[in-house]
Amino acid sequence: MAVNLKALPDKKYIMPGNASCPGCPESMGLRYVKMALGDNVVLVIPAGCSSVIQGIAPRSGINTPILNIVFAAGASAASGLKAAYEMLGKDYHVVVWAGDGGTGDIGFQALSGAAERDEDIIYICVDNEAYMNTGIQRSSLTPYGAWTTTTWTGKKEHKKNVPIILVSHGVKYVATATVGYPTDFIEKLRRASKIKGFRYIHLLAPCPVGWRFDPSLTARIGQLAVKTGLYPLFEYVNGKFRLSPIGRRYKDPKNRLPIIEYLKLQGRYKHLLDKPEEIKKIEEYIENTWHLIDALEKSFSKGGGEKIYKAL
Ligand SMILES: Cc1ncc(C[n+]2csc(CCOP(=O)(O)OP(=O)(O)O)c2C)c(N)n1
Ligand code: SF4
Ligand SMILES: [Mg+2]
Repeated sequence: MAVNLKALPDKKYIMPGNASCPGCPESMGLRYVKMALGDNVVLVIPAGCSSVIQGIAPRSGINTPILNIVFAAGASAASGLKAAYEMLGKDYHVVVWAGDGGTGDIGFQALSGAAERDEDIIYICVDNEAYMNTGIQRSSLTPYGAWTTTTWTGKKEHKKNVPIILVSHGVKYVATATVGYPTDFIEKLRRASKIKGFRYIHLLAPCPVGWRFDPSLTARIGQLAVKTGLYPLFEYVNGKFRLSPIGRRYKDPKNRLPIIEYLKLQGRYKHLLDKPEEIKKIEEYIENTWHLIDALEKSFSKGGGEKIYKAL
């Protein structure tokens, strides 16, 4: 059911005076998580910007119980926490909130293990496409061509496609979302919260500091990632694959905005704006991504994904 903006809680979930930068997508996203799931949530946050925004008890910047955990252990700590709550008869949503580094690099082993065991947790990767908290170093989710402090001339490899890797774990729920479309993200969280088992949401989180844009543009850049076709919005639910209503029209290249509209707003791409051969590589990446999405849609629009990836 579509989210009614007026019916969303206006409670302060992110406290004033916290440590996030202006225009921070992580504090925006955390607010949406609580607006979607309410107070029945315990967050598990490995090292990253959000563990700084979270602050130190009793003066936390986030109005929710949080387990702060080592960088590599988000999904395993959440698995144990959920098991403990089950033993105590407490029905909390245990939600991992981990960065792209904490998800696709150092936390990947724990994530893959928890997904394979079908642990009853929600795992959200807040993807700002670099290790922001330690000074904008590249991660495996930094996209091709992007400047970081460890890729001065632009990254040479494409982004690791973590949501698709999670689809091939045969988990119950995988979705992509962005802080650019909060109601889409909130709807997905609410749907995920009604499913038992392992659920994964990938949240694209444009970061003004690391991507080098004006802090007023966070939501707009998230929307442009979708409108240029760079970031398809989809849901994979119990073996069924579907494109999200907001992003469906960008399957057709005729409906997409040129990728330059997205790149030109971000200082991290400044060095390649006058290099058509570099922009072509990003356009090819978009085409290849949609080939993959198209194949998943054709194969699993009516279900069946679970039979391919799990022995029954
Ligand atoms: C084992 C270990 N290695 C390195 C660090 C240092 N460290 C803390 S946060 C961080 C970057 C986190 O990046 P990401 O997961 O993308 O989250 P973001 O800061 O971008 O939100 C690093 C490298 C650490 N805490 N533990
Ligand atoms: S560096 Fe980016 S993600 Fe980190 S607190 Fe600042 S705006 Fe938020
Ligand atoms: Mg990051």
